Amino acid sequence: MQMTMRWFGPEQDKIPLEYFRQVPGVEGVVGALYDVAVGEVWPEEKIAALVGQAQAAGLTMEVIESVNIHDDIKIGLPSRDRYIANYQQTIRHLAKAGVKVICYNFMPVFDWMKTDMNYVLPDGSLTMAFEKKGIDKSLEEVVKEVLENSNGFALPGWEPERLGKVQELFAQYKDVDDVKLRENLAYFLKAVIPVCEEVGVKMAIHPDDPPYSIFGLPRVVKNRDDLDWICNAVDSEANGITLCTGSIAEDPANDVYGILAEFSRRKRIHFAHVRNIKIIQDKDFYESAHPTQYGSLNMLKVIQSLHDNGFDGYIRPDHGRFIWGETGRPGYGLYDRALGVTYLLGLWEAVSSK
Ligand code: DNO
Ligand code: MN
Repeated sequence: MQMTMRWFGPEQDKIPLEYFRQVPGVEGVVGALYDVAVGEVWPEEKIAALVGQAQAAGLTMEVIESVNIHDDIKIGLPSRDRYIANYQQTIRHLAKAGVKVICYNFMPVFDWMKTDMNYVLPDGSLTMAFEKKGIDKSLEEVVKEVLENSNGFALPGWEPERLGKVQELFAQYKDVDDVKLRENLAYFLKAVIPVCEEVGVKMAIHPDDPPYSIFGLPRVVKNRDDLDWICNAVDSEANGITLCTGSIAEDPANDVYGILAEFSRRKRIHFAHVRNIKIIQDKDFYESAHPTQYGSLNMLKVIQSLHDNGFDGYIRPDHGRFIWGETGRPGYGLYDRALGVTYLLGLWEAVSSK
């Protein structure tokens, strides 16, 4: 197991790398290039510079989150082959720099969705929340709100240029249902997994957030059966999962602990995002502090399910709240994530010294 934290790079992240190094038990940072357009090849020199920065600060960068997938691949347009070839090339370049795991998602149009990025908790800390009433509005309004409430940060997967044309994007997906999206995912995996096997990299798909359809969009990474289907679509250890406990738990019907146990046993969880959420009612929730008592997940059981089933991948706390006056990129302050690290490592130590 290797404990990591996500770092948004020298330009976009105001937290210096040295600070991550000072969090006890953190060995690496999870990074990405943010100045390469989705679908284009990540240049070798840029990757080397990024990884080199982490290493110079005494940290590894063996996980990339995310190499995003061009919409044409998800829609299944003829142009997808060019973007897939680019993706293969990016995989090769990342492998050369020592990267071991690539996190990605297969959500149409936009990445994760929250309806409130500054939800105030009783103790005065700020967190992110998703409430159904927040999406009972026009698509444009919802998109506008997310972009406006991101505290001035560009959110990955929420490129304003792309989402400025959100209706056009939706129109492109009009014939893509779950069956078609699944076919397109399989097409992509069949092309990239052999390259991963060749160069020693593992793909790790992130669950849909939230793990059910919103705005009528197809969704294929929602639950145990979807993950099983993905693992079987190309039966290789290189075809794996980023198990995000928060995302999976956003559908109360999902058995988070069972999923963690099964896919750890099957050696398909290469990266774990571990966070707690508190269900408010039905599927409305907010992202709580990490400890069990603040949310709806039993975090000891989460860590136990990973540990007892042979999990040996990278792990990171997921989003944190804003506490102690910190502000910045929603979900990615330093303080609460550092508390998360310490708590998760404490649980890990306890379950591994039994
Ligand atoms: C949010 C993250 C997601 C995640 C992508 C993975 O902060 O958990 O944006 O990075 O969905 O591709
Ligand atoms: Mn996650």
